[in-house]
Amino acid sequence: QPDASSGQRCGLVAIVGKPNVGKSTLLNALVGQKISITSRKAQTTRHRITGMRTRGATQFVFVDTPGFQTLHANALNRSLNKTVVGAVSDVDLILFVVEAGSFTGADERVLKLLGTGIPTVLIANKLDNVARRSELAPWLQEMQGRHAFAEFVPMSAKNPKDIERLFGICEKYLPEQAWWYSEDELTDRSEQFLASELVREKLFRLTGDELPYTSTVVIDKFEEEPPAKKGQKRLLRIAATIVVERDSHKAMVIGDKGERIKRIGTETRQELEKLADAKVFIELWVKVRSGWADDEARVRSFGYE
Ligand code: GDP
Ligand code: K
Ligand code: MG
Repeated sequence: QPDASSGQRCGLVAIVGKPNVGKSTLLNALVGQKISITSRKAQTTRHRITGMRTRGATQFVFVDTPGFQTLHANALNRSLNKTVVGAVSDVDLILFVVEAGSFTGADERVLKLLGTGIPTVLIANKLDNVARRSELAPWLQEMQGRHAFAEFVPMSAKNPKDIERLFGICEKYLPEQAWWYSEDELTDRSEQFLASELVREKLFRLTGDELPYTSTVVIDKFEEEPPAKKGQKRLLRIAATIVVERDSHKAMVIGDKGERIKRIGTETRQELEKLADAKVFIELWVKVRSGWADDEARVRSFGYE
């Protein structure tokens, strides 16, 4: 137990797991605001994203990671995997997220990366999808045999009570030390980054499975103007390019009479206006760059580590 007079606690908590188990949803719930995009598609999260939450004397610094990619060994996936391995090497606590009641080869490959030096909590997420809770007991028993987990937390990232409980569980693993960020900071990422991520989220959500994961978003212009009059909001002027691999993908993004790209723009603008508390103008373009995800230099130039 900490000495009550010593004050602050602060530490790093990495959120890891295979694609689509709900890592980014969990991060947003813990931070209390959307800072990491989510969708039903793998490869939605492509960057290490840090989110902070300060509660009482404790500052939690959460790190969201891309799901570990094992399907294709292209340059983009190699970069995503490096991000995961880097994120778990130097943290105080790991939240290893799986879907409650399920453990596949893809889960196992992530678990193998974790080692045993850092306390690891098993998050059995999407509990709301489990019809028969009684079936979870033998599964948890089985999970106990797979790794020396510090704790087992069946929960739903969408349930605020579970999020509250998770804070209590994480807190004791964080060392006593001064906070790294100011109390009200939520993320280390910029508004420009959030803008490009939101475009990609709408793109992923508004296209079916026919649009391959090899599409990305590049911000060409990001300008901020102060409010024109007192009481008005500041203005963000944004131009972004959606980069795809083929002409057929370009047609898909643009949609019938440009209706899909228009919707991507509108939904991005509406959400960014809320999150950034600003007026937003956004202009979207589509460009074909075949083979970019296989090209080391291009992958880097598009902002991947
Ligand atoms: P990530 O790839 O691990 O970051 O997963 P995301 O956070 O992008 O979530 C993948 C999908 O799972 C999204 O459609 C989420 O809405 C959904 N999801 C996340 N958490 C839960 C949960 O607790 N219950 C249910 N039913 N769905 C969830
Ligand atoms: K996802
Ligand atoms: Mg994610």
